[in-house]
Amino acid sequence: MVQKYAVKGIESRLCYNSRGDQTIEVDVQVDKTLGRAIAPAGASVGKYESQAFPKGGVKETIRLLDKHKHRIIGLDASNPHHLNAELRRIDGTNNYSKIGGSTVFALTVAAADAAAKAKGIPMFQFLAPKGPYYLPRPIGNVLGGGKHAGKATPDIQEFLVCATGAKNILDALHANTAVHKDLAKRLEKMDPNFTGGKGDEGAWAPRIRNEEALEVVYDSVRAVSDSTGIETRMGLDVAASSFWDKKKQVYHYVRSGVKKSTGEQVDYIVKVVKDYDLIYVEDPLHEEDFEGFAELTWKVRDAYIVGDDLLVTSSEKLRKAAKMGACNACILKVNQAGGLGDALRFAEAARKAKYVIITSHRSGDTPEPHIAHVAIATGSKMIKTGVVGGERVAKLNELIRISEQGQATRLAPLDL
Ligand code: 2PG
Ligand code: MG
Repeated sequence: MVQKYAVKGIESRLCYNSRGDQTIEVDVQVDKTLGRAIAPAGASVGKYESQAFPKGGVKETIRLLDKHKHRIIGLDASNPHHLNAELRRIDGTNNYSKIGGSTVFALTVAAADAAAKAKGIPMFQFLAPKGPYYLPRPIGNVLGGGKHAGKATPDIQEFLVCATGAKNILDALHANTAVHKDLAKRLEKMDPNFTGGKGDEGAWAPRIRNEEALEVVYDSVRAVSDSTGIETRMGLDVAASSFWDKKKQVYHYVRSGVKKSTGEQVDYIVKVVKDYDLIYVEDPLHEEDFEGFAELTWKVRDAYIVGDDLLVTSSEKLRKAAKMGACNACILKVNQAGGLGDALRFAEAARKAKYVIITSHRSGDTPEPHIAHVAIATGSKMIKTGVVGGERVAKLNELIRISEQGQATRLAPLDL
């Protein structure tokens, strides 16, 4: 029997992401419609993420896709798990190191894009046929350091802002962008030579240390909460693996010249959450420290303790974390898992374990909106996708469009 939503054709090409790195774009034809997706890429990549490309890079992954695509053509694109399962079989490894996770991402997302268009429904509805649907609350990077910016910036990778009190998506984006703008003025006052430079995700990249960054972002957040009347709060992505010294077993804040043991790091984070009224802390400890995460989650009850490099969008790791009480929230990055089917399975495991889901961009991203739909379909409470920059607002503007269509209008309640 001929499938109505069978994959009819697959084309791929070498493209570039927002960091100017080479990546793959895949076109999938379903019925008479074309779906398209470009794979994003991380800079602070978790040790256990799927491998983005095989040896030989983008050209090799394109060659492999051309060789094997006859196994995908003809399959039913209306089930996102089908294509993903076949790609797993073609690859044969547990981290897509043979065919490349980027190709699995681009193909599965492009197929979902095409199938949703062919069915005439939004992609979030295609991925999760039953509502109710909520819009994820945007959380975005306003000041950055670590692996996303130059050596004089803070060791902490991302200082984030979230309009926790916003009643709708427009107010949420208004408050987040107001913080980004307000912060620039404060940074200029602190350093008249501030160049206005930004890191990979559009966050300001000033020559300051962690403590000054915490203070100035906190001042901005409070000023914007007061001037707009929209409660706005701070978050952090510490990305602690990037400065964990495994040999010496210390967190080495190289740029601040400070070293902390695990116990000191836990105490420090507890204090920062309290002093700056944080709503969100991602990767405060390194990617293998499930025990440390469990201790911190027990000590901090009123903020999301979020696993990114710790969980790498892996259902197995999530189940381990749930058993130990490590984290109460998880990052979902489709390309970290590999394909869309893998990511949807992870979301299912997270929901079962009652973990809050935050769908996230990558630091090297693309001007495509797809993860806005993934966030809605997976019931994500937040979407972490920056504040400014074409590849960031592509997702945020999509949320505005979706909010006009009537199915998903309300922002997800945070329940904290
Ligand atoms: C992170 C991400 C996105 P990268 O660490 O959460 O902000 O960065 O894509 O470089 O891993
Ligand atoms: Mg992270």
